Amino acid sequence: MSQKRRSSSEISETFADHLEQHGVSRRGFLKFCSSMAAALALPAGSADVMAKALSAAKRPTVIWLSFQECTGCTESITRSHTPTIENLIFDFISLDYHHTLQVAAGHQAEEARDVAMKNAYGKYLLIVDGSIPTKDGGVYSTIAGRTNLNMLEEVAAGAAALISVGTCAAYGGLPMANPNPTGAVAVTDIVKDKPVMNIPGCPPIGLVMTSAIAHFLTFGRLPAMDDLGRPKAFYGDSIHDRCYRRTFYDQGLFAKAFDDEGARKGWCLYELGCKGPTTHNACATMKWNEGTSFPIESGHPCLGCSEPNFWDAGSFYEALSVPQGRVGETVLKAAAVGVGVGVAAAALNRSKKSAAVEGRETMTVEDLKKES
Ligand code: FSX
Repeated sequence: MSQKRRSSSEISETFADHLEQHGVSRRGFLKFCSSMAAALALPAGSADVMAKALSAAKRPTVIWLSFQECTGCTESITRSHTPTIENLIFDFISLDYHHTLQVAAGHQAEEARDVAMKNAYGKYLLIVDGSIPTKDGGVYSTIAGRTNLNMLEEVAAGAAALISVGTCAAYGGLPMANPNPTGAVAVTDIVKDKPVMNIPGCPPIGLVMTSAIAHFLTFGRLPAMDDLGRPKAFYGDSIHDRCYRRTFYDQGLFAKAFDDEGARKGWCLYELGCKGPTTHNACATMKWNEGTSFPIESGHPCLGCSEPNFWDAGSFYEALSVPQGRVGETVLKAAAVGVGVGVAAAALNRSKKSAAVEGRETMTVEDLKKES
């Protein structure tokens, strides 16, 4: 990413101006909008509305702060395919500060952040990955001689909205695990007066991160979220709800060891400790590495990395202590029916939503805002 300061004409240019100057074809732009609409599960016809809204919009400033983390989240976002992080950075946003991806270092990097904040105060999107150490005044993680705590408070004050990327930023993650030697906390423990969206996962799916950012670009606000601050479009279902091995679960067919006949036949991994029934994420539908696979498809149980306290909850290779049920057992049948009803209701809601939007003669960005 370029570290040169944006001129005033660059700051005022629209996406359409910017794309034209960089040789991006109309067709390529529409393809990008279609991919985003699909990723966000928006109704048919949304891509055109998004294209219209994006064409007239200004490229927003995005500042990305990395605190106590392993850089897995940034590694993951660089694997996003549609939209790619390159699409976002070069065509749709001005990513003015990200220590891992930026060219500048030292004073130049800090100056780039100061300038970006000043030029877009009150309007920029702040993305944070990693938790924030608070013990002993926050001395356990510093950038340019300043504590993470101090930097977050200062940069969040001028942000329009925040996105906490990764389980560390969303819920404290690995650094907060017992005994939490640095007093690590989540972003929402510090920032109380701004809209914050959580994109948990250790790491989160790259495509989920870029699509959520794209939603903010299109609508100028964060998407609909659940009670843990996660976008419903990606975290509305459990891994279990959408798992392709679910049919084996329903038949009571379980692998009991990683090398037994059940494992070779691809049976359900519930008894090997799969946390899919209690984990909400899009791994089973969006998958990883350009939609190639996800842990369960590779024969490994879900560890539940996108849920709060997953490190301390542990029991990684032990079956869930609350049985989720098998066909043939009364309690479990009821649970299975409950899940089935939930899935059917969700599908019905989705189809009602699409019909409601598609029924309109002309869809506007306002219609989409209501539906998204
Ligand atoms: Fe945490 Fe991300 Fe896990 Fe790592 O930035 S969510 S340790 S993948 O890198 O924060």
